[in-house]
Amino acid sequence: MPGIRLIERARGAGDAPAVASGGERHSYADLLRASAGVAGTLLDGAEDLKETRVAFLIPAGLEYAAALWGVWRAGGIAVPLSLGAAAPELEHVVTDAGVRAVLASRPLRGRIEPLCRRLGVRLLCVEDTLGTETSALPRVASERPAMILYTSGTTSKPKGVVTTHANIEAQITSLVEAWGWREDDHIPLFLPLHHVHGIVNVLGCALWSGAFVEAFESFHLERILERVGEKVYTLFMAVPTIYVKLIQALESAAPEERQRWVEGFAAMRLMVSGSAALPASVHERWTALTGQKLLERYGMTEIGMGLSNPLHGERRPGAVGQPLPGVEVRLVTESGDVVGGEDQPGEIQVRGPAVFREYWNQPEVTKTSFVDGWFRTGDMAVLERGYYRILGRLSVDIIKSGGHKLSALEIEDVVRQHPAVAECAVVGLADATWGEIVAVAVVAEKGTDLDLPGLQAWAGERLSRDKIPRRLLVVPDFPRNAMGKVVKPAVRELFE
Ligand code: MLC
Ligand code: AMP
Repeated sequence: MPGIRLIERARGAGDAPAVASGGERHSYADLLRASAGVAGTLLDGAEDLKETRVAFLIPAGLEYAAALWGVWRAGGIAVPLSLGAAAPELEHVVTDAGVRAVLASRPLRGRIEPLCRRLGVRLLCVEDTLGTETSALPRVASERPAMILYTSGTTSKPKGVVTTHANIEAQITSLVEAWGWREDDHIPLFLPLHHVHGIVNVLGCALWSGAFVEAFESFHLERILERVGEKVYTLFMAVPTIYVKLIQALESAAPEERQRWVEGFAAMRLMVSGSAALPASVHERWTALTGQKLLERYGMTEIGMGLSNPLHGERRPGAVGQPLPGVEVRLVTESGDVVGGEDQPGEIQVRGPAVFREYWNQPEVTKTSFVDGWFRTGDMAVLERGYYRILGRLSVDIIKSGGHKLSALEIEDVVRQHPAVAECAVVGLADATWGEIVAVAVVAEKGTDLDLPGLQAWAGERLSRDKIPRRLLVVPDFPRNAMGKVVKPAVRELFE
């Protein structure tokens, strides 16, 4: 019976550095010890957590990796929480997933304590668990569920995407093969750790490969550039917004400093972009500045990574390449026909061992998300000269901002509760830095005032930063179709 191979492999890496955080380097042996401590504390004498959901609110670093592995080694399901989530968002995840225990880093404990107390959920400081002596840990079969990640969709509230250990292993091994991960790789990790990009592509692949991850608690531009200038990294993975911000930083830097950073980027063996469309102009500007040709790939929480430009060969700006190892991809037209050749658009459908098992507690939604065993991504693409190119989403209600997938419907449900809002419509507007920004058109309650700073302050209590409206338009009514339904593309035009 195969167990959690990611963790089994770590035994062979021993004293090699695994994670740097808090100014210290921690080896694979340290990580195994720390995660055993987490597992032992969670088990508290039980044999196996038997799929108990354990959430955690921990920044990137040894404690995060130990919590993730500790939950897995104890037979639990890991539910990583967003460090930027507002209180109602945390409550949604904790209640929807039926979380029984939360691991928090000491500085963040206060943020989740009232919720845990109210719901009767066990709350532990991760720092207190790392040194715990542990006796036997269960053998966890690879078919068992490992993780629930929350992702926005065409329903209002985010849904839980359940992946098994085997799914995660397939997601990791596909990338390790395609991108040639090596044990001497060294990568900075600054992406949020409640998404596959940070968890699987960076942390998972690195730890699978015996490589070294340097963790930052968030995207700290200056500190990251400083380390880039020291030429320590071999790999770099980020969302397009980060490349836009890096371009701005390089362009405005003093010549000497800029030269140091450019040399640091140029020295890397691979730089990857994904999670949102990388504009060809950004791709080309980055090459002009650093000599690096970004490798763009396409993925999704439900499937891990699906399509990628090659490690060796043409990396085409504006395209996402070909299916990754172990991933089957097809395009299907609106009428349900499988696209046979090039230049005909269709919805991307994906099949293979990396594809998630189910949406948590949503059997009907899970069922309708698959057709004949193929997962329907909701993304449109076309095959051109051997490479797929993403055309956009089927739903206008999905917004991608800074690499975060947002549901317009979820934001509308919150904004509608504002006392000055009678009706509202949320749309994404194209933005050079963020890809898209959140814009809201509002029909105001009679006799009320509404301005953007006021709405933002109010929304900040209820929504994470990426979901906060950046534009506001008060309108007498919305453009509607003959059935009275709001026409979103026409709402978008109101902002132009
Ligand atoms: C923040 N700001 C925004 C914003 N987010 N403005 C517009 N739109 C947004 N989405 C504003 C803030 O209010 C603030 O304004 C200023 O920008 C700086 O905020 P910040 O939070 O400090 O920004 P920063 O740390 O620079 O964050 C940007 C970022 C972050 C790009 C680093 O958004 C990020 O980590 N994104 C990655 C998300 C990710 O990993 N996605 C992968 C999903 S998995 P002010 O006025 O206060 O200065 C997936 C599958 C796959 O998609 O294929 O990978
Ligand atoms: P998430 O649900 O957060 O995992 O986001 C997945 C979505 O991000 C996909 O369905 C796509 O819409 C989008 N996405 C990821 N990578 C790319 C890319 N390279 N180009 C365009 N869109 C992308």
